[in-house]
Amino acid sequence: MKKVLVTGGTGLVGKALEAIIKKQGPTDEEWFFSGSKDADLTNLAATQALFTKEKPTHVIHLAAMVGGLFHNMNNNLDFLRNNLLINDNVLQTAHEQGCIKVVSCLSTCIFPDKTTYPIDETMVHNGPPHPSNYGYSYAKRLIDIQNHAYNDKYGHLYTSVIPCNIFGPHDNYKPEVSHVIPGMINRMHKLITEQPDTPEREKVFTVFGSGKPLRQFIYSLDLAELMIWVLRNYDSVEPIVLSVDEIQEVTIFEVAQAIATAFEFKGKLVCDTSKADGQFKKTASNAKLRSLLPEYTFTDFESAIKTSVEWYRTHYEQARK
Ligand code: NAP
Ligand code: GFB
Repeated sequence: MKKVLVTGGTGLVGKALEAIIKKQGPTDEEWFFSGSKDADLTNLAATQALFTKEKPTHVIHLAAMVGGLFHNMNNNLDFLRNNLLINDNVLQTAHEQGCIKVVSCLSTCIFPDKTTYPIDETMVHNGPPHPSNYGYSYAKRLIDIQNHAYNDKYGHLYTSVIPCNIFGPHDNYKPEVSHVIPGMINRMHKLITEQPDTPEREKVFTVFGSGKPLRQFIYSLDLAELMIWVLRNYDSVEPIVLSVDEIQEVTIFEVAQAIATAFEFKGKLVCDTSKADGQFKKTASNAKLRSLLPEYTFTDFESAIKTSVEWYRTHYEQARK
């Protein structure tokens, strides 16, 4: 029997994993999705207590201090310290508990800021990250170093995935911490539902920044399918990018247009260039994934946005906002 512990199991990606596991039906695996109420993983004793209780044989390590551009810009020290603590506690405790495999989560935003494109898995440590999120980036890069150190000393199969920007149901919509898609969904829903006497055509939605930066976005349920495949079938310590194709890269303004279409918003979209743009692009190659799973089909971006907007409207009360 495989016992899979998902740390950070109550967030955007954790909830997607739970949905896919449920959809795939019974296997010889038992899954436990933990959140900070089960254990504050910045605390070693709490981490050890969780692992002693759950006795995992495998771990999908998602738990992290996570946020969008604006949250990172103002909190690099906290992102660095909290994530260093969480990652060291989880990886060392997994070793002490004899876990067979750990799959951790990096991000395409941790790659070098000055780089050639497309970025790939071999380039993680080739230069400093974008200054807006250096704290998060260095903490995440160290996971790859830790994975190699545990493999060198003990032969452990600790590996990592590198997702591009993720979105979907159960996202974090809190304006001060959110990523762009949940941030826009929250703000557009508010604009539409407030001032009911103002004709919608007269309403103006603000896109932060120039709207020009480019991003690849993966739907959380697609990422969950791919992470489950990695847990079951990918046996290398080297990281693997889990991203949509380079050609599926969109501008932030095109994201705003897709969200406006999903809301059937009839007002105007304007860009507030007084707000930061962050990284202009972080185009990642998914060639390694494609070489292993050539048939994988990603959910269409516009329909995934529609599903995500619909989820927020129908789950507004319990959404993290
Ligand atoms: P999320 O929605 O913010 O969820 C974070 C999860 O981590 C939650 O379950 C949270 O538990 C848990 N957590 C946070 N601090 C904790 C602590 N001190 N102790 C225990 N648990 C803690 O984040 P997400 O978007 O699902 O991210 C999951 C992983 O994907 C992260 O490693 C992130 O770096 C990575 N990633 C995310 C993106 C993206 O665009 N979202 C892109 C690339 C990579 P509570 O809910 O109980 O607080
Ligand atoms: O998802 P996001 O916050 O982070 O996207 P990154 C930021 C881009 O979207 C900037 C624009 O160009 C913003 O100006 N934007 C427009 C908005 N409207 C909004 C809004 O309402 N909210 C937000 N947040 N942005 C993050 C990293 O970079 O990528 C993290 O900082 C993390 O560490 C994440 O790894 C995946 O994509 O720029």
